[in-house]
Amino acid sequence: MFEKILIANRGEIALRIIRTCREMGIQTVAVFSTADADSLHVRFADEAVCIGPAPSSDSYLNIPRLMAACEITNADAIHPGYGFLAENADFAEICGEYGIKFIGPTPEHIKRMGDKITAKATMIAASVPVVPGSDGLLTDVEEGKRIADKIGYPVILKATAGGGGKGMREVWQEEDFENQWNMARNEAMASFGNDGMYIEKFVEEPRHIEFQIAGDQFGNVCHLSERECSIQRRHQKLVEESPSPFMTDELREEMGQAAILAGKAINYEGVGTVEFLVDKHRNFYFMEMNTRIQVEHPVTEEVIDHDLIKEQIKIAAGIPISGENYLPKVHAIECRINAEDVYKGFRPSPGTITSLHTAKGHGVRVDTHVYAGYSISPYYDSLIAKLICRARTREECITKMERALEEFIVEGVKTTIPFHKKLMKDEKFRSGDFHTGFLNDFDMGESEK
Ligand code: MV4
Repeated sequence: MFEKILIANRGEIALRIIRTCREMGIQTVAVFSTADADSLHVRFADEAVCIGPAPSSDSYLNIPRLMAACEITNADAIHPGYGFLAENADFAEICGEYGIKFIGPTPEHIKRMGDKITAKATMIAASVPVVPGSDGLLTDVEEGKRIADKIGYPVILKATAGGGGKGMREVWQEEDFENQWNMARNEAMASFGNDGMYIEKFVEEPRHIEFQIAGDQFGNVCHLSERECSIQRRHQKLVEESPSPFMTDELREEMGQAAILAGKAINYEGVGTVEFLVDKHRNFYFMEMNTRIQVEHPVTEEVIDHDLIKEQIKIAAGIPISGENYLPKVHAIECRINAEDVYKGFRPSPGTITSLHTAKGHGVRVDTHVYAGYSISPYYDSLIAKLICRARTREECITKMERALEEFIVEGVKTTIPFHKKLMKDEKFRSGDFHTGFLNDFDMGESEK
């Protein structure tokens, strides 16, 4: 087992990783920017190293500084968390060259799944269902139009370097094709420095359902059930739950086997997520694979009663997994509490938290790095807490979440709590009748105060 893990991250996930390390008897090293000098991950780690000023490019994204922190503290492994360098193949490779274990998949896995056309081709070869479309990179706009004509409108143009919705455009009729093609390519070039595009049939009103998987160094791959992530706004997830209200035992079996095939096809090592689009007829299609621990991992931890960070560390240390799949035993919902003003288009609301009372009680979990007096920096993401509730049934879980949201008090900054309160009362949400477009026509109304 590792003796000392350096956590190349900040915020709630850094704290989350430190907690598991302590339970496993592993020493921890926090790294921090000058903006995070008063953060809890700095105080709770065994050692802490300042790696630079507030901008991420000079601190949490700066590979030489991270490697230097590793060297001076003698850490034998790095946990990247999510975001920052978690899916950076160069970083994973450099860790290997320095003899530091990167707690995550290999650089090859990261590269293969990071390029969306390569990922899709891998899934086709492994017999995982994908959305019909171009076989690979489109060579020009004429080829794109020809394929669109063949598969039928509407279609969607996607950047091979994309993900999370950037460089993506729907096309509903041929006369719009060229315009959308140019827009998508320009956006992809500006965002990723790569304007390679592919095309797919547009799946209307899909749900986003993802499967958690785990693979070890001995070729075993299992699934840990699904998370429903359709409640999102502009590709930012706001609420995740497990099991999906749309799931059936048969569909879980089928999608779970497809997720395992996806993992086995690349000999996947570590925990990962296979994202699917699911249409209203319950047809499902591979969308992307994430090679990191995700923000919403606690939902899975609560329904299968396992520590996913611990699993990640054990896999990286060469301990085999059991190989069995895990099915949800209870229901869990996560609400992301962000420092945002939901009445002003969810715009960031950085500042100092003057007073804080988090929710507590049976079946309530709060993953957070904030406290009264903490200042939310405009330099980083706006996530301030994850409120996770668990109960026997979805209905009880929603009731518990409403109770927990009522007692969750944050003063000094605006938060997404009013949004979650409103969502929990929504009839469509309560009946499980929603898809990824749900929040497009969700009206927040007026602020109560
Ligand atoms: C799609 C789609 C419909 N049809 N592909 C959005 C992010 C990127 N990962 C893929 N995405 C989509 N791909 C086809 N062929 C609709 C989306 C999509 C979406 C997917 C998941 C969650 C939220 C979404 C919001 C808008 C569009």
